[in-house]
Amino acid sequence: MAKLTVYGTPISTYVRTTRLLLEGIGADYDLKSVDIFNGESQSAEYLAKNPFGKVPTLEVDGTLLYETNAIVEYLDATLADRKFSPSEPLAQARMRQIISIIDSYLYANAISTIVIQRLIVPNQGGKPDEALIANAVAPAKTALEAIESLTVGSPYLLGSDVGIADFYLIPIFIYLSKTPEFEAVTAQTPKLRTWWDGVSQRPDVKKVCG
Ligand SMILES: N[C@@H](CCC(=O)N[C@@H](CS)C(=O)NCC(=O)O)C(=O)O
Repeated sequence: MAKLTVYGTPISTYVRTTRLLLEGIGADYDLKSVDIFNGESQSAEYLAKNPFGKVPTLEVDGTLLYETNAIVEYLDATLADRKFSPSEPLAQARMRQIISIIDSYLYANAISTIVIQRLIVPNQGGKPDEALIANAVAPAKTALEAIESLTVGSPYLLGSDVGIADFYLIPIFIYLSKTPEFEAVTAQTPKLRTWWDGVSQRPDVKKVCG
């Protein structure tokens, strides 16, 4: 089997997405810590692996791959016979829509703003910026309601099989569910709430995100 190394901060949502898939595949891999909070991800050594200084980066037998959507689709295709992506074209398009909504609209509002302000800033002795948080609630809510409208939701986002779409959203819910804004942003997403009650109990989620 190929030698796999994931570079990244273990608490990163995108690193967790990659690791949830690797756990699902049952693949052996090394996790090499690259800290996004102390400048390590902007070091010349890491920028040579990933010019954007983002985590994760995957190394497969010496070949580097970055951008989580490319990483997970590659791993799924090469190691799992695409078990974690729907084969039916519309469901496959739904998976890519969900990933795109998360990348383009949800992550910045839910993680970079609400979660960072509510969970990280106070942890570092600062005060949350309430205006920033307030501005992020409506777009985060819109993104979650869009995902709600595209999902089956029970037991998994796209039906009976856990997949890449779930592995993208679970790490975000881990953090978002710990903020007071969770109630507001999921007020109109009953399917996602039921989905979350179920997936949050999965052993792979406890292992990677616990
Ligand atoms: N488009 C990238 C986004 C990855 C990303 O934003 N990772 C965050 C951690 S969850 C990061 O590296 N943040 C550090 C920074 O922005 O400097 C991907 O899909 O992999």
